Amino acid sequence: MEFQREQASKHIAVLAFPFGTHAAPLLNLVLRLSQACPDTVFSFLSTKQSNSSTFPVKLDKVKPFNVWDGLPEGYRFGGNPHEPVGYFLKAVPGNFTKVLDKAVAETGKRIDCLITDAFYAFGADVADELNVPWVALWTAGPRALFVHIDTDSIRRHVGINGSQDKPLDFLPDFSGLCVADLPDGIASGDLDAPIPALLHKMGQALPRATAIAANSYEDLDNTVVNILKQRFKLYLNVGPFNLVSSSTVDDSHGCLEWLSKNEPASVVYISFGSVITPPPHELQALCEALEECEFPFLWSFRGNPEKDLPQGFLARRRSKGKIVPWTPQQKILEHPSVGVFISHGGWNSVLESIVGGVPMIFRPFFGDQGLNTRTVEAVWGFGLGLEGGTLTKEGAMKALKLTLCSEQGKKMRDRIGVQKLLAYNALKPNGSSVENFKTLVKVASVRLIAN
Ligand SMILES: *[C@@H]1O[C@H](CO)[C@@H](O)[C@H](O)[C@H]1NC(C)=O
Ligand SMILES: *[C@@H]1O[C@H](CO)[C@@H](O)[C@H](O)[C@H]1NC(C)=O
Ligand SMILES: CC(=O)N[C@H]1CO[C@H](CO)[C@@H](O)[C@@H]1O
Ligand SMILES: CC(=O)N[C@H]1CO[C@H](CO)[C@@H](O)[C@@H]1O
Repeated sequence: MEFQREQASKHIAVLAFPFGTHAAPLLNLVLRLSQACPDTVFSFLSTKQSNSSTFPVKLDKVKPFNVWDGLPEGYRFGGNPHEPVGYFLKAVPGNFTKVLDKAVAETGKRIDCLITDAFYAFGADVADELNVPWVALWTAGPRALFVHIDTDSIRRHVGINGSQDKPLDFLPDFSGLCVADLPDGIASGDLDAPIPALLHKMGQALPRATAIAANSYEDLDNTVVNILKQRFKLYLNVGPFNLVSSSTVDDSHGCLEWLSKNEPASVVYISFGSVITPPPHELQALCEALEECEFPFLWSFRGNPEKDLPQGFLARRRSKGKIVPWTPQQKILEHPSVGVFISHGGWNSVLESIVGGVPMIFRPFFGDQGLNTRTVEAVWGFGLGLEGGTLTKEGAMKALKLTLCSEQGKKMRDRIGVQKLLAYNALKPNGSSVENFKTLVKVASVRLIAN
């Protein structure tokens, strides 16, 4: 494949996946590209709802376009988060291609490069039709990407709906992991459900991408990263994104000050992200563990703690704990008082914990969270899962004591300290993520010549 420089200003179209924590990192990448390519305009296509929550302010060179969300007239959300995703995926790519025409008409510029969430296998065909490079952003970890591109081979090895205990040691650097740790829909569950079908197609299409950008850094999961580099035309770690976004710190609940009153590495920080709330009996179990262990804790809690947590818990724990609806999470994790992070184990949680240098305890729910949990525990050794996979009083107490007050916990802290340095190094001048980003800029800013 050949590249040739062109002088005229460029137009890059960006197709976002408007669910979960996907659109924000894509916008983060686009803003970095926009800084590096000041004469390029970006059209950022997402649903109206996603656009209004993702775009903080009006941006000069990045223009949002709304695409249809696919929901039937009068649709009311019934509580199943997969339902709107299913509707949306039925409308793609038609709802996008229509708006791409609109973006071309409004900017008066043909499209020079297509950037999409990696979820969109159709990006390959759309880019081919436009005769432009396709850049895909993978927002999760390298290991999760690897199991999606190797899904067919994994199915051949372990079958469908077979034993959950079967080891995955036929995959490089996967010893200690088993079938149960894989995302649903790879070797068990409903393979034809919208998300598993989407990810399977993705795995087959991504080798056609001109480049894949990823929210990670070279030194994390090196063996798997090297395989991905062999499988793809260009696999570029350009993260961790949480080290390059310059969000202002809103600490309206005084969490940082509160943390400063605690001993170093003593506080349990709890947050299950913006999508998940553990079931009531697990919340109860976690509260009981916190009461009995008496570790100080800071809890970023979505919902009504008075209603959702055990009666009297707040009053009894007031001196030791703080429960707030929102925290500046990255700053919290960087605070020296935080000793462990309890979370759902999404990829962002892993990276935030690494950047904070804080060991983690994960209670995974879906997607790549189980894979992340077993990986931090069995492969990287700086985090833990819970016995039985869910929050029980005994299990939570055991994990908390192990991370906060044992020799093994200290070793976990040392290991994650090493990763923290490597993550920072990747984003220093001439660091690997910085150099990879320069390559990405080249890919995005030169016009592809058909060969
Ligand atoms: C596997 O199990 C799921 C239910 O968990 C079922 O929907 C699916 O049809 C099964 N697939 C096969 C091939 O047996
Ligand atoms: C290091 O970075 C600077 C500035 O980005 C660049 O000019 C230089 O070529 C880089 N050096 C190496 C060895 O990559
Ligand atoms: C920055 C920007 O233009 N954001 C828009 C996103 O979509 C919402 C709803 O359509 C608009 O109100 C915002 O102006
Ligand atoms: C507004 C819009 O573009 N809607 C289109 C979205 O895609 C579906 C199916 O591909 C079309 O039927 C809609 O017209």
